[in-house]
Order: sequence, then structure tokens, then C-alpha cells
Amino acid sequence: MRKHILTATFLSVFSAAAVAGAPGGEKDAAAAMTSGTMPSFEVVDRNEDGKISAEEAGYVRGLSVQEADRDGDGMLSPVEYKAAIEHLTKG
Ligand SMILES: [Ca+2]
Ligand SMILES: [Ca+2]
Repeated sequence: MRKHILTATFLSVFSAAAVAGAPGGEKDAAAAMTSGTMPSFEVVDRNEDGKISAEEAGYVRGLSVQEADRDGDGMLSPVEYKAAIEHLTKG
């Protein structure tokens, strides 16, 4: 019983947060940037196609698709993005 209550509470909090945060995707990325951490792949991949385009990469300061694109398809895969972020955060 107790577990059910906790689950229901979690779900209602989660959906409330999702609704409140729905229009704020851009702000999330900006907030992540200003806090000194890099936004996650999911945040940067705005159209959720599993690749980061040059336009999407523009949300991440210092990220260059040309430099980070290893296989030359003009997009960044999660692996390519992660490698690029690690490179950027190392300085
Ligand atoms: Ca994308
Ligand atoms: Ca690529």
C-alpha cells in the first residue's frame, strides 16, 4: 500500500514538473551552461532525432560539429557528443 502512495506522489510531482518545464527547454540548456556544467545530449538534441545538428550544437558554447564529427555525417551521435564535451571540459 505504502509503495503505491509513494509512486502516485512521485508521478504527480513528475508530471507537474514536466508541464511547468515544457516551454523552458532553452532555459534548461542556458541554466546548465551558466552553472558550469555541459547540457546533456538529450537537452541539446532539441528535435530528439538522436543526432545533434550544427544548429543544435550552437546551444553549447565551444562545441563545433566540424571538429567533433568523427564519421563525417555532419551530425553528432551521442558518442561523438560525449567525446567533444569531455574534450571541452578538460580545457
Ligand atoms: Ca537533433
Ligand atoms: Ca557524426
